[in-house]
Amino acid sequence: MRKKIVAGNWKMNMTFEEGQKLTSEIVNMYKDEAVKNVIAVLNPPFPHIFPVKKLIGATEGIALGSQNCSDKDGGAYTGEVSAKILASFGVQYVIIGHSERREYFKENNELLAEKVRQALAHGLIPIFCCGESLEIRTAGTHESNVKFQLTESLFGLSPEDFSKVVIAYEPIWAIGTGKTATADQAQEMHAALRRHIASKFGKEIAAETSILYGGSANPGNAKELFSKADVDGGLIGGASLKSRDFLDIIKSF
Ligand code: 3PY
Repeated sequence: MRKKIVAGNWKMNMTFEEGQKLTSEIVNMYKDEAVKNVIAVLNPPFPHIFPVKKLIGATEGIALGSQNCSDKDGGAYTGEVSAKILASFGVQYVIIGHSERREYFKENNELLAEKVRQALAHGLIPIFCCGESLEIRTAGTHESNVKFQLTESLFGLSPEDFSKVVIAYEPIWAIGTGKTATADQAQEMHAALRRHIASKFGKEIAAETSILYGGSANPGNAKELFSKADVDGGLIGGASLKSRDFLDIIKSF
């Protein structure tokens, strides 16, 4: 059975106090409401990593992630944070290749392949993001475009390494726009990605790969999205900043 995962991407939001309050509320609700079989991953900005880790403590089912890591192992790279450092602080997951990083920080498939390798080398689980722009969707080439992102950044991995990766399909036209892909559009792409993974790594690994949907997922649409056969959870932006909304999304399974 593949893992069900709901990961909150806080992006560049939350002061120290706000982050502490949000995390405490999520931890308490998660325990009180006895959530089972869904891994919640909190992905705060870097300075929150250590204090958020302390609040999560040993809460079963809640994991800590970061939003990025360096493609380098360590050394003179001012401003960068390596997978090795993150792992030493108890980080378990790392978002790699979010479309905001691809667009604003010019991260390309080759660089992302290096980041994935770094993450895996230090025992972090990459949440690898892929997704097409509105122009590509309108041109009808979205499937080949997104498959290419996987091929370029992930298909050089060994089957053993690939089997640790989580995929997040995030159509760019649905990020921060309030537009969501319909559940059928998400299912169509997730199924295509799973077939693509099977063509390289075999059916068994493909069947075990968690593929999350991201892009304006919220408590109002999560149930329908998560009801689809190939949608194994979500990567949640704005709605992950409100504890009640985040929990309601987690409980939409
Ligand atoms: C969004 O839903 O806006 C996201 O980008 C999640 O990563």
